Amino acid sequence: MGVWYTEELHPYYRKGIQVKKILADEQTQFQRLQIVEAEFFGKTMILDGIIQLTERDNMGYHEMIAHVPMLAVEAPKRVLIVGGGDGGSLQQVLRYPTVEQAVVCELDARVVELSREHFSAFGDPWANKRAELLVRDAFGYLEENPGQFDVIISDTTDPIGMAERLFSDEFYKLMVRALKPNGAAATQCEQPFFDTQLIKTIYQSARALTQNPAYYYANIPTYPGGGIGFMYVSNVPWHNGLNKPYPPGVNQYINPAVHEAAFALPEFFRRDLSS
Ligand code: SPD
Repeated sequence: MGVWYTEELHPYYRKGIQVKKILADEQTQFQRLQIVEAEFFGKTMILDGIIQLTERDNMGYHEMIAHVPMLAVEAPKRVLIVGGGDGGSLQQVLRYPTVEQAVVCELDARVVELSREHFSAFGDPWANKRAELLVRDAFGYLEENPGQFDVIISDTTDPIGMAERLFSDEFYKLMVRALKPNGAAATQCEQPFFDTQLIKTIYQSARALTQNPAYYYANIPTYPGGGIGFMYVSNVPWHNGLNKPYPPGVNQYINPAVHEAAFALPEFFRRDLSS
């Protein structure tokens, strides 16, 4: 029997996992970084008290944030991942033989180092010659690289503290500017019940910047509300990627039916977004 670890991201809602063992616990230059062994969910990364990923359910997050934009674009070659220091999104992106370069812009080198040590299931994507790690803030990098990327994946923490800027109109403008005209981006975009207003604001930004933005959702039991959504940001419609062959490797979460259904939104939320 372990001890209960309770996440308190929202003042009115709590969820917990049972922790068997603490594998790492340190204060990095930027945040408190914990890796624990949890019952059922396996190895789990927690940043500043918020669960980021578990071995058991991360595939829903990483497959959906990566494959939806990757499939929508014709033969993606250059990919940028903002955040994503755990390597889960990078692993999915590198499955595409067309990808020549996948740049990961991660602020906290310790996230990368400890993930390499503890999340061997990601297959050490950092060792791949096509992967390039930049330990720096993404804003400056986006500013320096207009029109460079086929796909951008913003794989971030929640909009708290230093990550808050990654949910701003300024960030979305820079991100779209860094995309090629027929490129596509997907961003971590929170939870329809808890974050309706934030998502609506981001959707309005995305609509002002691109022709075919859309919100989609994945079930992840260890995130608040049992799941998380993503903003698809592109001139290319998301269904361009539907029914295309998946890259070599085995999917655990996405299939054509899940891909399509992920864009079906509950009525209160669909109405809010479109109003
Ligand atoms: N509320 C938790 C949101 C976590 C999103 N970040 C996940 C990072 C996985 N690469």
